[in-house]
Amino acid sequence: MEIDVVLPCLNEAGALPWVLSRMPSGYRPIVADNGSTDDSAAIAAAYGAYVVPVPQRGFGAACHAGLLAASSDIVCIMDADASFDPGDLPLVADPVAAGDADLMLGRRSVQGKGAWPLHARIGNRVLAAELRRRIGVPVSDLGPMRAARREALLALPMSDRRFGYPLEMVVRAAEARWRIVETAVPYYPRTGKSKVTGTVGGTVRTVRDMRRVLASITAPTSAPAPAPAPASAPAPIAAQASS
Ligand SMILES: Nc1nc2c(ncn2[C@@H]2O[C@H](COP(=O)(O)OP(=O)(O)OP(=O)(O)O)[C@@H](O)[C@H]2O)c(=O)[nH]1
Ligand SMILES: [Mg+2]
Repeated sequence: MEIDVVLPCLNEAGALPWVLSRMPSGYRPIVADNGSTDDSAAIAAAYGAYVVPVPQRGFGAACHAGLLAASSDIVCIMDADASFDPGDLPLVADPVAAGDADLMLGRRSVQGKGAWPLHARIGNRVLAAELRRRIGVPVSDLGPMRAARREALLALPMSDRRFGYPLEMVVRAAEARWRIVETAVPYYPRTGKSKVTGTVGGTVRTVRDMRRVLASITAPTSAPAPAPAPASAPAPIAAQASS
């Protein structure tokens, strides 16, 4: 079974060689390039990735275009900045393939100094707590390494094309009563320059976009009862310890 991996990319020439050379067999990288001005697109193609040029700026626009270009049943999304090791993709893809989860989220388990700025960590915690309170989904991290079934993902009514996209995916999935499951994935210091939470402008944009998504939650939704899972399956997020 082949699995497409969507990698939103904005000037990640320094990170792409490591990322793309570590793609496990059976995983096909799709680099959704948002007008990089460095050699990202050429490097991605040289390393065998399918490159999708995305004229509309924004993290969500890139992810969405990558999903539209994908064709596999199950798709993964991950950052292209070498903060995740593609070798860990089966941690999120396998439970979806096994039918144990509808949306798998990689909860970031920090490895090394500087992987995750404090303000981003706190903001993320506040958001996760808000999600628990508002829609009853006990997420502990809105991690960007994910897996789900492609057609189901594209059928979610998602409208954010910027930095609210990761949050909106969880909100709409919860409203659709998906089984959302979290598992720990190692999170490393990124390669190259930060664009989102490592910068003031990126953080401000992210907070603004995420607040808009939170405001779009209309009705409280209770979390679905966890399906009985085999012993090898990851525990539902509520039952897992936070890293
Ligand atoms: N296509 C696209 N990709 C983006 C955009 N901004 C960031 N990215 C990519 O999305 C991923 C996440 O962006 P990062 O800059 O790593 O943001 P972050 O993970 O919140 O913060 P840092 O890792 O501290 O930089 C990376 O692969 C970026 O290249 C954008 O506007 N368009
Ligand atoms: Mg990053």
